[in-house]
Amino acid sequence: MKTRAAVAWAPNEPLKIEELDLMPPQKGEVLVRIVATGVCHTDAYTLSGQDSEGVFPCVLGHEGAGIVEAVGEGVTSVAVGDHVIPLYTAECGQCKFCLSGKTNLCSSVRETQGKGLMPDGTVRFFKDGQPIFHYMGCSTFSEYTVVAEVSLAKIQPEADLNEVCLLGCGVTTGMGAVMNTAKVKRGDTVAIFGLGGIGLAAIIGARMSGAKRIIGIDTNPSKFAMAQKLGATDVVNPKDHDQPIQQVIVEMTDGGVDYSFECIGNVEVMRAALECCHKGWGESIIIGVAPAGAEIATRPFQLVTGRVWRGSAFGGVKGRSELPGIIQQYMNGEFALSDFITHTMPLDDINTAFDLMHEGKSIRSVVHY
Ligand code: NAD
Ligand code: AHE
Ligand code: ZN
Repeated sequence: MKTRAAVAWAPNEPLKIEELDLMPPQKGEVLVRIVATGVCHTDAYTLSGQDSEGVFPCVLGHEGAGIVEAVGEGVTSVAVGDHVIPLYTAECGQCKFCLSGKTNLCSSVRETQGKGLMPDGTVRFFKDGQPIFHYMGCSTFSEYTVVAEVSLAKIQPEADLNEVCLLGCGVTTGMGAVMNTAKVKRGDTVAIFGLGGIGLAAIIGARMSGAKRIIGIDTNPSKFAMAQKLGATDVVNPKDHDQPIQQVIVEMTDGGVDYSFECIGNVEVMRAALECCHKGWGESIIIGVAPAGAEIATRPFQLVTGRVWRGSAFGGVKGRSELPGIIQQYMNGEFALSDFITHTMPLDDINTAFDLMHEGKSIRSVVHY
């Protein structure tokens, strides 16, 4: 069949809208019609050429929601017409990781996924016979996409796909990092570095966890109003201070925060986020994705004296088993997704979404097909 898709032909080039050939879903695969997709900073990161797993040409996009159009041989967990969210963190329920009970990372399709391939090592997208790579097992910047069954969460048909697409990455990631990875408790003090889609979702998670002080930090003050609306008790612009930001936060909090979250992908900020944690118990969670080759550094004494450095992928959430519960919370009104959607656009205008992100003017742009 044919599908309209935004193709990343090469790093740092605008995406090009193309009509592609899409092969049918094979064994264990599903054809999904994407209804809406958010644009996450990770899409821009890979397009920038800084992703060590970035392969071109590819169809980016990993924050989508859609409807099952067809299923391949042996698919039992979803059927035609089901509403689904594609998952870049699969959940097979059978691998060492899934059975460990310790992580949401699943190894079932991760190796081929990182090479832009379907689990059988081939691709489903072609342009005039040329293979086009998949992305993060999702490729939601296409009207139709083929996804592994283990990479699909079946969700409630009543949920608005135009909003819950954001639970395919950003909002689940930020909320989950706070609630699952850090397990922030009532009365805690937290610092959130970077107030984009991920950081704002972390604020929601901190508010829902009962944190008493939620400090939002960003170099772009236009992000502060939304941060405060969602629950930030303090907002700080590092550019307003002569001292290093970690010192500013330590002084504001009588020795440091209980938890900090790095939602930017900047290794210097990761250091600051660790070092603003309270001696003896403060934990810093890395969420941001840093460029290939970048490394984090701090004095080991920071860890010897009780600070903890951790990371979080997709908020520690197991997508197939846990996303419906998060969607129920959203439908119950426990948190809103509309606040995140600052811009909507058709696929033809998808490059505008990247421009708005780089200009610091958007939280999330959502593309509708
Ligand atoms: P975004 O571009 O919407 O937001 C980033 C924010 O950081 C912006 O508001 C920007 O002004 C701010 N910022 C930039 N430099 C700063 C600095 N030095 N100090 C303070 N603030 C600064 O991005 P996003 O979509 O929210 O994604 C954030 C990061 O999270 C990215 O690195 C993305 O790749 C990563 N991410 C990780 C996961 C995961 O599972 N670990 C999931 C989604 C996104
Ligand atoms: N390909 C990158 C790694 C990128 C990365 O860390 N991705 C996050 C999700 S970002 C979503 O917006 C993640 O979940 N990582 C765990 C995983 O299994 O990829 C690189 O550096 O090679
Ligand atoms: Zn993302």
